[in-house]
Amino acid sequence: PQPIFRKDYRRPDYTIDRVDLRFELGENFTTVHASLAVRRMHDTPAGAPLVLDGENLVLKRVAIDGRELPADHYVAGPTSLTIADPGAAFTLTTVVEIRPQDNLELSGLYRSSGNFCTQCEAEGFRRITYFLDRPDVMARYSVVVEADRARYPVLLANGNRVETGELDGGRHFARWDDPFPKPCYLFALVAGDLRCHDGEFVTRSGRTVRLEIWVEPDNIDRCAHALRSLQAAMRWDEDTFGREYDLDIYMIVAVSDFNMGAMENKGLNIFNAKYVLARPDTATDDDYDGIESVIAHEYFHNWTGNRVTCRDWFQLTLKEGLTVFRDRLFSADMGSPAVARIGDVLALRTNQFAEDSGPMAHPIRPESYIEMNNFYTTTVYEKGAEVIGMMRTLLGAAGFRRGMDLYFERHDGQAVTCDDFRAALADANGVDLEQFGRWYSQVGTPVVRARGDYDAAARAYTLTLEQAPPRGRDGGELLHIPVAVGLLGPDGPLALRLSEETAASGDTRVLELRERSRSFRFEDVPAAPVASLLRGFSAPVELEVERSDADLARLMAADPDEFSRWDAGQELARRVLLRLAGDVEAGRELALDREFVAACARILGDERFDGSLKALALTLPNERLLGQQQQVVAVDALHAARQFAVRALARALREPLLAVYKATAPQGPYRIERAEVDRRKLRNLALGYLVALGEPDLIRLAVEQFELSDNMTDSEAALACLIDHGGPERDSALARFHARWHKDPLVLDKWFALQAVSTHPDTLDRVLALADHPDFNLLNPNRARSLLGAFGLRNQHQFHRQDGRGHALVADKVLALDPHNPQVAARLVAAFNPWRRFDAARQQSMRAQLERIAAQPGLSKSVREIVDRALA
Ligand code: HT7
Ligand code: ZN
Repeated sequence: PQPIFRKDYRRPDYTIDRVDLRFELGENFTTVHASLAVRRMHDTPAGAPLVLDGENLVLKRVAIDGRELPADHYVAGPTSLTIADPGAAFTLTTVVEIRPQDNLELSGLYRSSGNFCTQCEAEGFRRITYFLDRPDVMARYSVVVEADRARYPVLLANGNRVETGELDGGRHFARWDDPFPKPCYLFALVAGDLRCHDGEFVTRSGRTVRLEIWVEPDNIDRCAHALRSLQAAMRWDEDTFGREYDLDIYMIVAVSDFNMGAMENKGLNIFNAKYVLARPDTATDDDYDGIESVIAHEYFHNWTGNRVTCRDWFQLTLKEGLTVFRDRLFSADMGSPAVARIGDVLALRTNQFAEDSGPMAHPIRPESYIEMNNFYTTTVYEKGAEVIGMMRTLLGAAGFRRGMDLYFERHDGQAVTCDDFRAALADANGVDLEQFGRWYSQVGTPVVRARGDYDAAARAYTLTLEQAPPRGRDGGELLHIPVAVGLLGPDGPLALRLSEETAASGDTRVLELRERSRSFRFEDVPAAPVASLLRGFSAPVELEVERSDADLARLMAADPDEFSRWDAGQELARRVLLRLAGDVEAGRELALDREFVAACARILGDERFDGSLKALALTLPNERLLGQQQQVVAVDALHAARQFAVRALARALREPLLAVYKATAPQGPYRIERAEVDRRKLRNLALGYLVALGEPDLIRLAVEQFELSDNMTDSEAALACLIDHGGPERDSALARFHARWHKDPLVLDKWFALQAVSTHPDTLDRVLALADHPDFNLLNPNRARSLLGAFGLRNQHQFHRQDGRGHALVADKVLALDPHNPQVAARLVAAFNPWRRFDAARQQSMRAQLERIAAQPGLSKSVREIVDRALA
């Protein structure tokens, strides 16, 4: 397959203004009748052919303005329907047959748990009917859904339900009209036996919107949190961005087979059940947070994505980076901003930095792709959100809001580009964001170097910032980088005065680095300070600065910025662990740094930290993050070092940890509220350390917690400890968990995932056995991800075993899955992307698996693109 290039964008020759669809849903096949009001664009030459996209469609009829088209007027190929010289404006009617029940790719119209549902982004609509399947074709839709009433009592589509009725043979229908023009990727249809948890929302202009959450009947008692989250998101978007919902109904449907997290179809979101269903005994605190943020994310798309959409798929970050940014602001407002920011940065550094330094590195606005689905990446989403965040930092909250208002005012109802967005922000604020625009084309993680010089005589501190290209890449254009900075004096944070300022104020400055190197001079600095750099992670860069362990310990204790306190602690921990890994490799005796232990002890007892912050601060950097700091990832040494450090820390802090564990015992039934979440986070952190000591009494704590807890947060945490520990306690806990939850897919996914990420040395053999377990189903994306995704992408030590068996297992499953669901197979094969970062034996093993996959006849273009890039 040939790549598609951004530079080759051309507007379409024809457009479609109205779409009338009729779906006759059946058990053996489904018939789709489409009538499209097509118009030739004014500068398209008369006689130009109309080329519609279509895949896996059986064409039954094609007519223009009601007249059958003679066979020599059109060509139906495997991916298109071409109509010669169709005229300037006409109605094109097609009838096609499709087979949703055989659609395991889960793109287009498919079946999940016996119900019908759709997924059209990015290019799934062409698997439903012939169409101009591109986001810059926006049309109004009217949709009739017909189906057997007994099997499919609920019939949903986008917009407002305008008609329902009975048909012969026990069938019924519903007609839905969507008044808003939309690209076809936002089309949705659902038919099934579902129950509704409903509510309402009164908008700020006084309209009442009906809210409906549709789920399989057994799940009706798990919808309350999703509904509350939706209401909170609707209020927040009004308050924060002045955005009001625009239809009279907002529906969410939860399905069990879904390739991603959720989909923002206009008025009818379709969700992976994982991001809807929650009950205290089935969902963890993190699941509750995940639901809140994904519900909000899809809701926010109504303005950033649906009302204003993307001109082409290269602009994906226009809607995704911006909407992730908006959902992050929302989550920060709903909970603790520092905890939210730490979670985001941890994920960015672990996943996006890795992507940016591997074969899939691409700008947030890619220049080319073969399979668009491969570009729903952490770079487009999370780095994209960082880029938006930097603009907000530069413009301030009020300036950013002005820019957003102008963006909506200018572009409501349009399909636009990232440049249009940036222009709106710049114009609304009268600023120049030209240089900043380079972030949209930039590849890799830039480096910022910092150096500080204190002049005691002048009481001045000069901070020199320098930007450098990402490691391993040279050249590149100079970026516009906001670096948030503070200074810590002997008695704490200093009020800052830059040399161009007249008076000192505040303890943070956002320094703008546009040059290769620039110095900033701070005045009235009483003694050599410690600089707190990149506060709040103000730019997605790697920071290089010489700091002693003592400087880091000081920042860890005294930086007023909670994020930076955490970050300093992580940097210190990283150093300690990398030194230990060196000791492992050199065969030296291991000892945990005493200063580090003391710093951890201080955090445990520090009243300024809440439980969640303490847990984050006391969680050692994961092995993948540590590996990123090494030239050649020392898989076994890193694992040994981290395992050693966990136990050594647990030994040193045994008594305070035990005291924390006891003091944080639950005082009543589970409540999903902030203080309780903090309490559980801290308690489960303490449990993890204590169980790592392997003492029977401490293992007993986990067994008791597992047996007595009334909620999934505590049960799962205890089970995770027991799985890592191994032994009979592991087996009996796993058996009990399975017996209780084997009929509950989302909970059983946890059972698979916990075993797949275990640090226990027998993990690979257990994962192999689990892949043959009767409850394992490779074709269900959640289940495949819970076992294989967790193993291949999150368990560095076991996946990269020296003997190559981990690699072989994942490659086998990629090959087995690819013929059915290439999208999920392509995500899994990405586990091999970092192969060049490992030692020769591991490189050889991974390369051999990549070559085996590449040699597979009939490999999908999704997997082929990833593998070819990895091997290039
Ligand atoms: N906009 C949605 C993306 C999505 C998707 C893309 C490709 C294949 C399947 C998919 N399901 C959902 C989700 C979002 O970012 O909001
Ligand atoms: Zn999104």
